Amino acid sequence: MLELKKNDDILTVVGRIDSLAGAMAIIEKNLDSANLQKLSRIKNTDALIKVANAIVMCQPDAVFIDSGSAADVQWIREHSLTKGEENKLAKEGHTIHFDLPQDQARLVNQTYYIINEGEQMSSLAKSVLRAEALEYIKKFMVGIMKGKTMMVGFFSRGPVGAPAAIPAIEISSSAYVLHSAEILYRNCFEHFDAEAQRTGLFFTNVHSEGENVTENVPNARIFMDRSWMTTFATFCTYAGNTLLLKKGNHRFSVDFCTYYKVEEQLSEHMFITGMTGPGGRKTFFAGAAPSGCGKTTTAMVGSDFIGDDLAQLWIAEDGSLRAINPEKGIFGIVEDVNLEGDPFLMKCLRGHGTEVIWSNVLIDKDGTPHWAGHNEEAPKEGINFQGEWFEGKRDADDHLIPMSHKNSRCTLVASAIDNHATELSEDPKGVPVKVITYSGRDGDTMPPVWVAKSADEGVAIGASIVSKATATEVGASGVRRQPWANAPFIPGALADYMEAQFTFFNSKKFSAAGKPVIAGLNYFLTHENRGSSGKGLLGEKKDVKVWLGWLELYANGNVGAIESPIGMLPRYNDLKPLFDSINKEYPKSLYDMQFALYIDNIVKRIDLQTEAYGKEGNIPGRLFDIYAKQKSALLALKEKFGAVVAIDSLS
Ligand code: SPV
Ligand code: MN
Repeated sequence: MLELKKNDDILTVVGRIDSLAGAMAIIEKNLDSANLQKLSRIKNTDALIKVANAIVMCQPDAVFIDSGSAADVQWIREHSLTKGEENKLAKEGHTIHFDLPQDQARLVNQTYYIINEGEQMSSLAKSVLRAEALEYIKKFMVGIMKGKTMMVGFFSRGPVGAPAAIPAIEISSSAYVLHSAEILYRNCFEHFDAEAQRTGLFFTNVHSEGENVTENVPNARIFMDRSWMTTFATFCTYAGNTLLLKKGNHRFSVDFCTYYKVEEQLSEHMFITGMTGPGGRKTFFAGAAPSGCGKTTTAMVGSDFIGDDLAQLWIAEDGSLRAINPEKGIFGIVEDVNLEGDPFLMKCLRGHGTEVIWSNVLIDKDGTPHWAGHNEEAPKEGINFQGEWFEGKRDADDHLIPMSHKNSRCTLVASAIDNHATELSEDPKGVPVKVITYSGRDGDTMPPVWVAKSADEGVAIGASIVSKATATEVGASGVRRQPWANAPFIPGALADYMEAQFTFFNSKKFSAAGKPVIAGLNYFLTHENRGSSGKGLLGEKKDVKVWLGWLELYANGNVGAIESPIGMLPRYNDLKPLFDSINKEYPKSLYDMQFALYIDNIVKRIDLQTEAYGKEGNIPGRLFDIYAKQKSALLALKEKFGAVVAIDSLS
């Protein structure tokens, strides 16, 4: 359950402003005439009360209203340089921001949902009771902006007017956070009131880095108040912890869809991209993958790239599935980004003059950023996320310090990327999505691509994602279940989210042509796990184009497929021309390795999921029905062909 506006709004409890008159008195006292003039555009009472309470709580020396004008954005850039949150690099428009060494990724163990007594949460999430959160906020956030300027920006998570777009306020003393917000989100200052009215809600985010010192990081908290759709973040700067327009508000959006938009909308951790098929037709994909599993790369493979991290999906009046990107920029991992795999992104990073905020990479003496896997000559020394660095430098635990942090990132507008479909991205009608994909880092079990035979089986693919831990979360390790690649962002019970997925994808509102193809993708199979004498990954980054290309043909009815218990598998003869088109040899022997069914591995995976979901309350029975059906069909195959079933035995 999610009950909005339940119990007290912590901001109001601390700031004690609950009327427009009270809010205006505080605002008039704390803003200079220029900023007061700007804020006079905003008439939404709740929004003004939120801003006033944040001022009372944080006690900044000054308040800056970011109207989104060129002058205001320039002020923010300069403020960030003055404060030392960013420094200029050699290339015009490029800056470097370092997060503290302890704050290089999402601080999952310090991230909590604020809940009311008796509320049921996701088994994968941490929660804190409202009263406890209030104590923390009183202790650490009162006066946290003394000596600083509070910046307030008004953004839209999506093109203004889109059915699934929701407005949000970002309040922070960090100019880096506001600067990033300006790159990643659409400033909707002029439309804020109308959008808040249209959608009936807005999100609020309050952050301060405080003194920004290592000693304070243990006290850092990322709190998300589900009932009031308000976030609080302290003593950290990493954007995943502080720019809560991104994952903080994504969580609220997931919550909102799960409990208030059933059969209407979904909020997913998905890229959106278009592929050009025969005759120039465009087919749009939305695909989920856990953080750090190639989502950005996959997105950019398309001819019409829309977004690399988040998607808001809905069923339109005409029965089609539609998607918008709540963002307009990329906060992308740079490790292993190089000319071969990511030519368009590299052009922005090394070539023409788009603005880039780099974070946590190595800066050489000439002010040029470097990162692991860039396939260029690398310097032997420089400054990185832990200070001065030289090749061979070790940390206190005697571990070699890498040149760049594994989660170092680049922040830039998506429209700077050559294959970005900028106009379509801004269309409030969204793009029509025909293919949904789910993928993880799976070295030994699932084939590179398979298609669900029904909507229910598609939901089961999403529920069954697994992945090795990545550097995007502090302290994560091992192979983990990653339901829909969205689990870190699902506040409520997983069972409720799953039920909403079943309802959505089985909806009668879809037209026959509007029902998406739902597929699994896996780029991480290795030779070692396929009985080959070779080493390492069975595929390459560039193969992604083939898997998406095949799905494009399949979704449009141009190719058939081979039926198997886990879903439909591609035919060699349909893949071969797609590999030809990327100038790559594709021997039948490789296909045979990739698509052979390793029954024991798959059954083990099904057992793992069945057991794990069995411990979770209220999981829809149809999930277990699908697992049971697939398992018995797999075991029947094993009976007939042995533990490794060649793809040719199925066709
Ligand atoms: C991710 O880790 O999934 C990201 C970056 O997209 S963060 O903002 O940290 O969530
Ligand atoms: Mn992400």
